[in-house]
Amino acid sequence: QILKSIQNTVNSNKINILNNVYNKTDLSNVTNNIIKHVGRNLHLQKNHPINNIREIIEKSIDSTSSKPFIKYNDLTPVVSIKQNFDDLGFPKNHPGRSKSDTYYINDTYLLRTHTSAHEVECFQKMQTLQNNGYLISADVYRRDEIDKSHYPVFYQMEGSKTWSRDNSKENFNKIQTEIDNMKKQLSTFQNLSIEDVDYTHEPESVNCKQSHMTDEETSILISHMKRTLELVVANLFMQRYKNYASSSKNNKKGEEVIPEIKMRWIEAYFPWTQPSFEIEVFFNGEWLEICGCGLVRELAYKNAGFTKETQMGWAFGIGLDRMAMLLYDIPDIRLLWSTDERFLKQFREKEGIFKFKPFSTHAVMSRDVSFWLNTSVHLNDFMELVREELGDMVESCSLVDEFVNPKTGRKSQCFRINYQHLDRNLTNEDVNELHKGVEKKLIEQFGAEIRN
Ligand code: FA5
Ligand code: MG
Repeated sequence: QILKSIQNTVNSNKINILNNVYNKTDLSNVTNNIIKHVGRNLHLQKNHPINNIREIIEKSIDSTSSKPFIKYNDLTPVVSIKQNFDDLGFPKNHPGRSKSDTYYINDTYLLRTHTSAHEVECFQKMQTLQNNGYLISADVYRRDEIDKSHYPVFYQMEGSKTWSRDNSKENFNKIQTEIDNMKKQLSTFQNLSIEDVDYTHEPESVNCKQSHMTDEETSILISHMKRTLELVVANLFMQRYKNYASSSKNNKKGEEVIPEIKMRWIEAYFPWTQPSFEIEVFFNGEWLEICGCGLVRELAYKNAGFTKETQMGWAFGIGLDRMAMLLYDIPDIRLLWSTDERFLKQFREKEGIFKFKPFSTHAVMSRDVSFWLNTSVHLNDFMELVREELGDMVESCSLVDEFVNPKTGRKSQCFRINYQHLDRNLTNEDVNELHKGVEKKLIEQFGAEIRN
């Protein structure tokens, strides 16, 4: 695995990823710092928290169906722009397509920004596999900010189930039986509270049913999808509360009281699902979005080669890193990438979900950099420069000040970088040296004039 990742390289005109060579174009913006993560496959690393969460979710989902879902866990992260965006109906001007949000390899390929990039190909495969459900787990890549909960590489699990629209009683009964079984499982959790939301019944809304589907089809599929995901979330949090001695309290009779698991459904929008929803969990005093989903639009089935309006189904995408951090109490997303024994050992020694014991963290040291420019630097471009220069030695980074000189029209920006190494102490001299490197890159890449 390590050998594989070392072979990924970017040079002045070629990009080498997993032994494939791509010619660079003006659109190329992947960096060495990013592609060295390709091939790490934390989702398949035995005893790794991301792998553990994947296994628990796979098991929950398989328990809803008589046939196990097909698992695709080693699909390559290099996909075409067509797979990632066009086939899913992303409009040409969708912000997700922009160079400041996405890592492009060249004019044809990119590093997938979500596991949905494989939906259409999985629907194609489904036609010969005689199985209507699949799960995909994989690394996804997004240019994003830098803080304790954002990393440019993270893991998602995608899931989907499809039925033919034959309108038979038998078909509906099969779906209803699965729903009833899931409801039975859900009713065994006494401490569950779920706030639901219906799809919009206004025919003009983005969240109404698809016009070719009936109300009956729409509601039964939504119910099947929601109960499946509620079960996933309930199983994960139940394991957490059971294994966290500190979070369960005893009542007057001395029995253990498990905290309430609170979730809610909200309406959402994705170009390839309709209606669409998100599930949120109430945790540590706030609502956290953990999973997007919806009924697959006809457009996706059509792009997979299905005959017009013969299929119906649902799809979801859940973030595995966020779930792992919540459930194990992992305070910094960079830890997931750590090869430090103090991190890895804890997951080898215990099974399932437990409370992670943070080990001594090193001091955070802040430095500001202020500079003049004719045009401002996009936040994500600054973040990328910092990542490329500092790798995991930056804990977080933010824009602290910005103004325009009214006479010259020139822009001034000030960014704060919080330096911290996970495994060792950085000295003042180390940080000064690193910070000089960032200033040098700003001058080289953007023609910035550093203010002192
Ligand atoms: C998607 O990526 C859709 N592909 C999900 C989907 C699939 C919708 C199938 C409909 C049908 P979104 O960008 O919201 O949606 O990400 C999905 C989940 O990934 C989020 O709920 C969150 O748990 C996780 N996630 C998103 N961005 C980050 C990030 N920067 N760091 C960690 N986790 C993230
Ligand atoms: Mg979202």
